[in-house]
Amino acid sequence: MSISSESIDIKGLNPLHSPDDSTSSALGAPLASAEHRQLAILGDAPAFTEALLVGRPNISNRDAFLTRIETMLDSRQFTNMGPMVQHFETRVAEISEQRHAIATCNATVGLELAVSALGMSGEVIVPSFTFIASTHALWRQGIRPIFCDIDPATHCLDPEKVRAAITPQTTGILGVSLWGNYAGEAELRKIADDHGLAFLLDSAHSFGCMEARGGLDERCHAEVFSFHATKCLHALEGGAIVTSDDELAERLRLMVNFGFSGEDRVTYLGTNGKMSEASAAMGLTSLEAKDEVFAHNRENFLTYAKGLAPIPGIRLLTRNPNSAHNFQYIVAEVDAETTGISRNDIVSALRLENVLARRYFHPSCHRMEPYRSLFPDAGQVLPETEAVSDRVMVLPNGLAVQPPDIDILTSRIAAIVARGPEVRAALENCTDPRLPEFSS
Ligand code: T4K
Repeated sequence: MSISSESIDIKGLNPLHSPDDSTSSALGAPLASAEHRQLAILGDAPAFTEALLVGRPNISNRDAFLTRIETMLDSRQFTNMGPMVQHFETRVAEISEQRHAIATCNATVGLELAVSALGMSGEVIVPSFTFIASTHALWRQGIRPIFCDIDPATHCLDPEKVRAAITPQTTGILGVSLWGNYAGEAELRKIADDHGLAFLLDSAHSFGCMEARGGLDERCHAEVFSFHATKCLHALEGGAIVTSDDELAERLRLMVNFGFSGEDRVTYLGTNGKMSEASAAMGLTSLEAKDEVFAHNRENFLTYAKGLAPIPGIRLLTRNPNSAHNFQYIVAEVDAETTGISRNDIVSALRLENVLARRYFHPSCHRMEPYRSLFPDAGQVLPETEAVSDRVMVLPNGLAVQPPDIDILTSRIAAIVARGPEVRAALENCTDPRLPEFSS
């Protein structure tokens, strides 16, 4: 079962209340209490003195990292597939249950390499509701991105719409397992096989999301993870391509190092996509903390689920709490008709609480340059993308965020919704420079 389609049983935690019921807080306590109605936008003290960020990097074991850096300095092997990069690749392949992992300097270059190694050209089908890197990885290689709509329940490509988007120029499908959600891959692989297409998965968000991903080597040709600093397990900057295709892996190993297959022999068009030893030192240290980080994120996720459940019009993208998942992204959708206040206004009001929620991914790729100018009509076939992109906000998570912080944060969101008209009026007159550009 897809993780995104499974709901957490939150019945009994808190009763739902109606949109006009301003007597309950997110935590079920009476909102009549002054504490639960406090809002910085209305003149109260902010909820947090230090900013709560979506992407604050985790530092798991500083000493282990520094020891590895000392080892690296002593060895004078700083890059070019040194021992730490090799160890990192072995661990990534083991954890993701693939035969091969090729470490890269970041996931964007990993995607570019995989797109090229898989022989994609002409047109490739890709979602627009993703980080811009997915699309750039195609266009920078002269491939036309064919933006395809998503399933609003999973935020991943809708296989039926993919089928309809195939033309004689199509050479591949670039799916995205957004937020660690694996959904529809088996169907997408079948479509790819039926039409002789390459199927690559951008899994920048999904390292460690194993249960939902099972048997992926049969479901796509290659998959790319990100180990950027903002990911729950990171290598400062980094990425990895995994595959169980021996021949593809061999090609990628050459391509990541300029195409060199000997001291002075180049076999493929390659690039410098290598991961450094310093990155691998952090990557290995991060991987050692996997269970601790995932457990922390899971507890935070459950705390969010409990705190957001009673707020009318706020829906948390749920996942099976018992699946092997990194629980990194806390994705909430705002139904403005029910809340009476828009996603943008909620995100703006949270900035004054020192909470930097993000509007991932707004605008979606087809509304950003150069795609917006190149393909001005792309939005016509993307109604779900446009609607979801207007609703989503991503909330802070990671080792720097604790469950009591989340209790406070969700009660502030409850107060923003309960006091929507006041908040809106205050935002209209507010000139605080901390407000985002999009604030009205
Ligand atoms: N495909 C998908 C689906 C992706 O989401 C991504 C990246 C990629 C491909 C490409 O992967 P990489 O090539 O990056 O490996 C961030 C990340 O930079 C990006 O990696 C990530 N997705 C994306 C979802 O988020 P920004 O520009 O929105 O976030 P940024 O850099 O403003 O950081 C977020 C917050 O974290 C900020 O409030 C500041 C804080 N932060 C960030 C960094 C880097 C820190 O406190 N310390 C730091 O060192 O893109």
